[in-house]
Amino acid sequence: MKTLRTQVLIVGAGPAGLLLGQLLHRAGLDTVIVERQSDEHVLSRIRAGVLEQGTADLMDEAGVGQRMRAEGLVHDGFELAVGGVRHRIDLRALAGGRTVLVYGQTEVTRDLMSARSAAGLITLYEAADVRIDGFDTSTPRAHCIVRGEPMEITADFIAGCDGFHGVCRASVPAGAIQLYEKVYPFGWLGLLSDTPPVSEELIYSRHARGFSLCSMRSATRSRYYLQVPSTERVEDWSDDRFWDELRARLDPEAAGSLVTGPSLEKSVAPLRSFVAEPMRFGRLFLAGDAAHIVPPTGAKGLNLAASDVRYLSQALIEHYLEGSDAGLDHYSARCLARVWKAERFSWWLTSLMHNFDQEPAFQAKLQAAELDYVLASDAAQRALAENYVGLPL
Ligand code: FAS
Ligand code: PHB
Repeated sequence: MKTLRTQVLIVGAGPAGLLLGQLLHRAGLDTVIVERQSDEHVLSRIRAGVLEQGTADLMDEAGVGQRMRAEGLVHDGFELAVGGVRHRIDLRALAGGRTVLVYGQTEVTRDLMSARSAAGLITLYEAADVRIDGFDTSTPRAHCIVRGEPMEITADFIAGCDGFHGVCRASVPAGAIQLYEKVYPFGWLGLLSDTPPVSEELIYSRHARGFSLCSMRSATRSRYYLQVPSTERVEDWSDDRFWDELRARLDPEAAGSLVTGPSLEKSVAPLRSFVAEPMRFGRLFLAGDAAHIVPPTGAKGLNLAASDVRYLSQALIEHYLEGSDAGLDHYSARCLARVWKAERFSWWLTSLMHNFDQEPAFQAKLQAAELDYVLASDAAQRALAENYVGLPL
């Protein structure tokens, strides 16, 4: 058995794990990352597209913001399309000058992977059968098999950055953790294509046939989503069927300017709201999707992972460099205060824009009233804008 010793063992090389590793490295701390998949597989997953300013600033602090600042698209607003009419939400005016940055999670992950590799830091990809234990002692450990060789890694702390289906949260005794979950009766069918975006800004469309989102990755690469039943299979959706359905849900102007092309990626993502409390168990700290999931409507998932990592990296640095555990002791409560506000906003915007055919007629009337109110009220749009750009850290 090969053994390794490090200060912070990070499980998961998604954006949370990689960003944490980079921030700790910049402060002179030692980390090892174990990742179940290959780096190519991690990069092949198409996910988030919108970064809050706080997330972009954290990428700068981690020393990996150069390409993001050069290629990311600053967006001052987005549009809500209801009944075929588009209403612009002016983020810059409504949220005190704050904006968002359109830069794909794939590129965030690629920048972080490159920085970690350039620094010669240890990332064990394709680590099989990862197991953790001892996090209720002062010597937590992980076991895994890498290229057929059993490995044991001992550390001072473990950061569970292994996503919703990871091993870290699953390793916590059932009696020590409280789970909160809401599963939606629909998912998002996403398509990525090398076609020019249908509009300069994102369009969230509400339609009798279902919700759709027009997003992008650059001036030549678009990302689209359709609300589909949660049972939907991506195999049943040809590119032509996708484009026809999207066009049917768009307002006339967008439908007229839609440029179609072959899909580079197509997938169905289930929608759920989920929170695990607390986020700390002795020397195990959960961060990102390992601790919480939001429906992607509010573009909060990746950004919540970044704010967890900001708090956790600060707390670990204080522990090692200042001998203070105040940040570690406050980590879970601090994250959860922000997580629940993002859960509320993501649930609210999902409820506002999607079709809930199984809901009683009364709910549909409430939804219509809420939409009317939002589209007519500066106060409501100010609340929408300040949540969308990200609440203060
Ligand atoms: P991740 O899931 O990204 O990373 C966890 C990593 O841990 C993975 O690489 C995984 O392979 C690894 N892992 C899992 N189990 C392991 C084990 N036992 N041992 C070792 N490694 C293990 N957010 C948005 O803001 N906007 C969006 O549009 C959006 N779309 C999404 C679409 C999909 C299909 C999904 C699933 C999520 C989407 N999200 C979106 C949310 C998403 O971006 C997450 O918030 C983001 O990936 C969170 O990053 P991590 O916490 O690092 O988790
Ligand atoms: C995306 O571009 O993938 C995206 C953008 C905004 C969202 C969700 C997804 O709310």
